[in-house]
Amino acid sequence: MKRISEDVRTTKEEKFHWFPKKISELDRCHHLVTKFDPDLDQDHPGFTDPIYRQRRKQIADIAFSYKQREVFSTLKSLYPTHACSEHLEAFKLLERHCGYNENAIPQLEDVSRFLKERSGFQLRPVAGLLSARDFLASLAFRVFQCTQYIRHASSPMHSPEPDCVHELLGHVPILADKTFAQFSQNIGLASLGATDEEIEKLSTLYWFTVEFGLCKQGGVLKAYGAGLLSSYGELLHSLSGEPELREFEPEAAAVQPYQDQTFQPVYFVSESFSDAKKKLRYALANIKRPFSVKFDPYTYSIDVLDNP
Ligand code: NLE
Ligand code: FE2
Repeated sequence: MKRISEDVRTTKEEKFHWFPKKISELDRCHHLVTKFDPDLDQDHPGFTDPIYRQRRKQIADIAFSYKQREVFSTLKSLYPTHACSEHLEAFKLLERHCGYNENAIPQLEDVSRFLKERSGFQLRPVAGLLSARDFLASLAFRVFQCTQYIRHASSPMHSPEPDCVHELLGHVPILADKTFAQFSQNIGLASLGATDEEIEKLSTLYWFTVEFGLCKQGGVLKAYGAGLLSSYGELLHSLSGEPELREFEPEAAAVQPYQDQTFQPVYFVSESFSDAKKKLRYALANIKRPFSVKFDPYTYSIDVLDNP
């Protein structure tokens, strides 16, 4: 539901009530009259039927998600100047081959097939934010857990939790890069059977790289973190010169406190994905486990080897 203040402000400036002037602005015409809403109206014949109400909710969500148009085109306009080259390159291919465009949300199956061909990653649907342990474990298999729902229409430019905008525009393009895919899988492999403290460190490391990482390309700072590339507000903020930037060091990034409600005050900058991958390898070698693990790409399984 849009906030009243937006309408009042518009009314004052323009002396009449805001109205849509382009077909795309119908995205803002989404206020429902709720007097017949089966969730609120006790006289509605469906009020006592939870299955009917659930189904209605699903259909309503499809209608609300039409907002995709605005988020997609706004973010896309920032990518050429703010996104790393790997993201840009894959994004073009996704537009060409996977139905990425402002009018539709692509099918998970199509996107998953694309990723599998590029880097061996595949997508599987997940109902919401997973525990760090479960999420990281899937990365060990080059499986990315992907939410299906979309952010609330009142806050298109930033969401505190993952949603399909975040997955499809933030994570997917960069997961198509082979070096980055290996980097992600390595974090996943290190998490298998790890202690709770190690899981905490690995998910913090993941946070400051895969979600909110910056890198240098041709002397210019660019974003590669999915949390940045899916949030218009934070993408601008991260490269505005305002937040603190530190050189990426896995040991430091793994213990840096963070919050997940609003923009980050600190970002870590990598020289390149291969550099980040190399540094990560050294750091992960320090995690001691009584066994080691190896991913077998032929059987999609993990071989556990006892350490001598
Ligand atoms: N802040 C991100 C966005 O608006 O897409 C989502 C972050 C999920 C960790
Ligand atoms: Fe994410």
